[in-house]
Amino acid sequence: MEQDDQGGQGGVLAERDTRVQRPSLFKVLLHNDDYTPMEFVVDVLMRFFNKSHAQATEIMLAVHHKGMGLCGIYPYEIAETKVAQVTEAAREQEYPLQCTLERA
Ligand code: TYC
Repeated sequence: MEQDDQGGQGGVLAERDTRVQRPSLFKVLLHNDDYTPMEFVVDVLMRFFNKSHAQATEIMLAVHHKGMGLCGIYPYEIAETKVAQVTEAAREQEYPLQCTLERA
């Protein structure tokens, strides 16, 4: 347990916890469905996850065939923002695309 140094003579020297607080990381996952167009998913991966057209196509096809795929791994607030951006873009077009977070 950390003890406060009260600053005076005879005080107990505080032992500061110098361990680095690394942010916990989250996977952003895309899920397959039968209605969202392939080209829309490719576009989302390029716009929000900075993928090239070739990388985005590869991830989209992996999701299409396997049911789920990894878009990227980020600190919580960034991951949550990506999920919100994908979900909003999909709902604007009335596509059922699902994008979720999972602790990495
Ligand atoms: N399965 C969709 C189709 O055939 C394409 C698709 C791929 C949808 C990936 C969602 O996350 C997804 N149009």
